[in-house]
Amino acid sequence: MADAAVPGSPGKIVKYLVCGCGSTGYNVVEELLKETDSILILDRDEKRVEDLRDQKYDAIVRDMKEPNAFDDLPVPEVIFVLSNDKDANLSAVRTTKAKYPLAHVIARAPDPVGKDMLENAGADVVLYPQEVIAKTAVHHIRRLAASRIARRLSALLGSWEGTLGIVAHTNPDPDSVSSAMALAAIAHDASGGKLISRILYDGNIGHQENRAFVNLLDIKMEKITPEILAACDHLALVDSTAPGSNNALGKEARVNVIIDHHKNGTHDTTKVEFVDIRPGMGATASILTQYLQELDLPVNTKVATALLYGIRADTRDFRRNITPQDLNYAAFLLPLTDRDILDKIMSPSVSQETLDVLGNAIRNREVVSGYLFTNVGYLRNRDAVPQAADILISLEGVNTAIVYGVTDTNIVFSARNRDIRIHIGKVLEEAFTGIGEAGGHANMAAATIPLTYFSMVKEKEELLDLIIDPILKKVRRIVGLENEAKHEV
Ligand SMILES: [Mn+2]
Repeated sequence: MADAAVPGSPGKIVKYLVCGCGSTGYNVVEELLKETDSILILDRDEKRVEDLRDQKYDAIVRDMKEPNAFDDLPVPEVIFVLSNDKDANLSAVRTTKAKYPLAHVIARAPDPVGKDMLENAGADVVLYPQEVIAKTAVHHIRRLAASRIARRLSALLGSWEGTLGIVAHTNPDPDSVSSAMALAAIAHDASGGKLISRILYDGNIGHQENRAFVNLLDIKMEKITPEILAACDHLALVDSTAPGSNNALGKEARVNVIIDHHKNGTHDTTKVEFVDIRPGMGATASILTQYLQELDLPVNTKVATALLYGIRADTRDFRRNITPQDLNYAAFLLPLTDRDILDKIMSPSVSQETLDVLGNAIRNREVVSGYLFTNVGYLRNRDAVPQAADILISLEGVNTAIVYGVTDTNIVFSARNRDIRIHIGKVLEEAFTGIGEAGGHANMAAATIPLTYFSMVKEKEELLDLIIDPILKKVRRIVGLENEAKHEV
């Protein structure tokens, strides 16, 4: 074997030093041999060492408990301490850590108490075999469950033919659109082309980044209509939890598949053939990526680029609600994506209307004790409202930004908050009780009042003033701002 591993040659080096060569040590040596033969074995059992030498291993007799056990050895890069004698292992870790401060030491703990002791003695990694087995077993069962659910979806889609309507949510975002694309790819593969998917949505694709996303990836989507719905043999919901919740379906609509990462609603899903709702995940696109991976499907560039962008967008550049799984799936997708397209989506040109809305928002702002209120007036693209809130919250002296405006169909309200004493989602919920829909998180929230009853009114902006004033008063009262004076920043 390697000359470097000859004992009694100080100054020479050896890659691995394996101390204690019972069954664990022997298995480690076998594993290491796949990489290098620069391995030196120490064991206190003469017979054992003789056997190892007969098998052409470099092995010497040493008792790890002896203070001079490591004298005259080549310098190791990595030391494995693997005997089943707790005291011997502890002594070997101490001696080798002192003698070879640059080497990594991996030690086996024969029991849980030994684990702490070996760690305290300076071992870089301590393995307690029973725990390793337990963790591996659980890991395998999770993998198994993941692959089983993917195969169940594939089998279900494979048993269908005709048209599958994949319903993205209203004003669809990249997570919901990319999830729909991936589901269409799985349906195509599973059914051998017998199941035709149509991606359906309602509302607008407003945000300029989202429009760039759909245009650059040439995504085929159709506005949902009763005729199209009637033509669908099966329906799948992606990125929303139930029919009628943030999608164009009626509450009673019968859906066959629900895949989502939002908190489970009250909807009864017992009759839905396939349900995978995982509130822990950062994006529905991550769940779909997992299916593709588990089913071992080739992922085309468009789908991969869309999914990665979906995960990125839903986790705000991997900063919000992100789990290790999301990162894993993003890493899996990255080499399959089109980097040029990703770059282009992420730096789209800002539309004229968005600029106008931002201008209005900045011009019309009123600030009271860190609360900013601003009216952006009439707008066609509602996505400009949260964008304006995102920008205004970054103004100095502003802790809470509330931006509102009116579209052809709704009064829209968007809030951002940095004041930890306030849960802005709950504030809006309370202020809009009985008038509209509101909700959100502690730091961001939105609300909508449908203009159904006022659709005949021509002057939308007057209407806005009329309706918004009492609401703003209510918001001010809830956050305790009633008597504060206005000033500008
Ligand atoms: Mn989502």
